[in-house]
Amino acid sequence: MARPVLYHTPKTRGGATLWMNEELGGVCDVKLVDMQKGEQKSPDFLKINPMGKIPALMHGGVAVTEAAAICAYLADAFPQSGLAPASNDPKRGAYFRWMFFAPACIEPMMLDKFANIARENTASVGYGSEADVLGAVKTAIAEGPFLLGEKFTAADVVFGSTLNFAVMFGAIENTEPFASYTDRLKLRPAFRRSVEKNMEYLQQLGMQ
Ligand SMILES: N[C@@H](CCC(=O)N[C@@H](CS)C(=O)NCC(=O)O)C(=O)O
Repeated sequence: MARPVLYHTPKTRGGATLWMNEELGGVCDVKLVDMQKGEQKSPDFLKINPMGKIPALMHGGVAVTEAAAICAYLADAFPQSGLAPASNDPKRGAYFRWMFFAPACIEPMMLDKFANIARENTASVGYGSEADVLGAVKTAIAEGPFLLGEKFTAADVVFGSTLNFAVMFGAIENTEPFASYTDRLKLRPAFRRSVEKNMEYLQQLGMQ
């Protein structure tokens, strides 16, 4: 099968998928989408992602969208990377749990916070409350060094990217235990390579 094509724009949620690609040793061809020109809303791109949003992945004629889904898909498509527990591994539960907690709970909590939206009825809010989310994040990273213990997985890419963003923009304080976990992730060579590549991409797109 042909190599996957990752549609990416720097300074977007594509960052998690770019990092994932680096963890896999660069298995994807990266195709830059110029948002300044509105390329994400072009008819050709809308065929790949009808949301007109980045990131997106094409592999073997199949489109995958949503940053978390792309990371989960790539981890399974390249099992030799060891970035996903096998389907019969009991750790698969925690792997999916925390991978999906990031877009389902951390991100909406963060966006509500940025918009100064205070939700009253926490029972019907998917993330409950800010305190609930922070408590769950602390539980997830309590043992460490990674979400599944000693083994780094694609769940850390997704969860860690969202947590990095939340800490960087002040939605979550840069205090323990969040700081140690995110600092540990930022030391990974693949993470650093993805940051360097994003700098190059910013220049290529004239975004700097
Ligand atoms: N739920 C999607 C969100 C993707 C998303 O909102 N991407 C933004 C950049 S971070 C985007 O492409 N915005 C461009 C637009 O809507 O025109 C995911 O997690 O991948």
